[in-house]
Amino acid sequence: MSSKILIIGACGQIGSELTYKLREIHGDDNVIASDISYNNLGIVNSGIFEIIDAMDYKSILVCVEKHKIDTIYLMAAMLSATGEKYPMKAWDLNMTSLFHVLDLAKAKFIKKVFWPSSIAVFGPSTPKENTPQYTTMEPTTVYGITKQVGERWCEYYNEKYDVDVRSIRYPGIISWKTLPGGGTTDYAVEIYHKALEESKYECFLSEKTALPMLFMDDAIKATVDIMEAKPEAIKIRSSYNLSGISFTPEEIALSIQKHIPDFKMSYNPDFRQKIADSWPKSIDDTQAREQWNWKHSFDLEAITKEMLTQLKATKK
Ligand code: AKB
Repeated sequence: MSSKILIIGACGQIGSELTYKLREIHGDDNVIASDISYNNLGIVNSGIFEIIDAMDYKSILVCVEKHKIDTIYLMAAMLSATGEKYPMKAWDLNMTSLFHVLDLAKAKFIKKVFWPSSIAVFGPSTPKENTPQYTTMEPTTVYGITKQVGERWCEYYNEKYDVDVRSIRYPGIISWKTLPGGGTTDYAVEIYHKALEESKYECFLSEKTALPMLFMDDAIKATVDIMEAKPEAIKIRSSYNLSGISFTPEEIALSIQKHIPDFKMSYNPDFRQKIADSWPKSIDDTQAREQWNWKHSFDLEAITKEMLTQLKATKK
């Protein structure tokens, strides 16, 4: 019998592409997209869509029972930059929604949970290069705190209540279909839009700020792969380090200039610089590679080529 999946936060950057991919794999009728409002018509039109407030346990439960859901992907969250503007809202949304979904699994309404963590779990005292899976973690953003605490709760629910929860520490995700919102790594998507529209971009991070990044296709593949892996393969029930590539704003600008020679980059770092400076520059993801065969495909040159080609086609 095919799995019945609910995606909470399906209109966001990762949620939307995950919805398309899971519908391709499991069929439109088996993947229910949901969000707090109808703000992504593509998702709404391609299959079943429900309005769900991730903070409201009842609204999730009603949908789970109505569609006989067995698996939830909880993609709703407030990201790092917006979280610093609204710390208590970020705490409330990120923690309350996680407890709702973990509790549904604990009560056996559902069987499996995917919950995204982030490189934001790390902080200034974490080793910056090749950051290991197990290391000092003292996050300084509210978003990072919610992700670190969330990881502890995921592991706790797995150990105490046998909840099958799986998680990845996403780096910055680069995609062309849906814009990211409220993150510190968002510049790496905005830059491609501005390069095509105006041949220039003012970056809110400084030129030498290296951060771990991943192309959306790789991020979706990792998400699908970890959820399809046998439970015995998933030895880490907090969250897995996941690495693709790392680059600086200066390096992404250079890769764009190979396609758009008159592209100009300027730098005007704002409050997001401090957040970026607290995060790793590169990630060691040995456990994900060894335990469930994770492997990325896209390097910076391939990402730039794909982003410019796809965006050019959509902007025509
Ligand atoms: C953010 O920048 O807040 C996110 C993340 C790295 O989790 N993209």
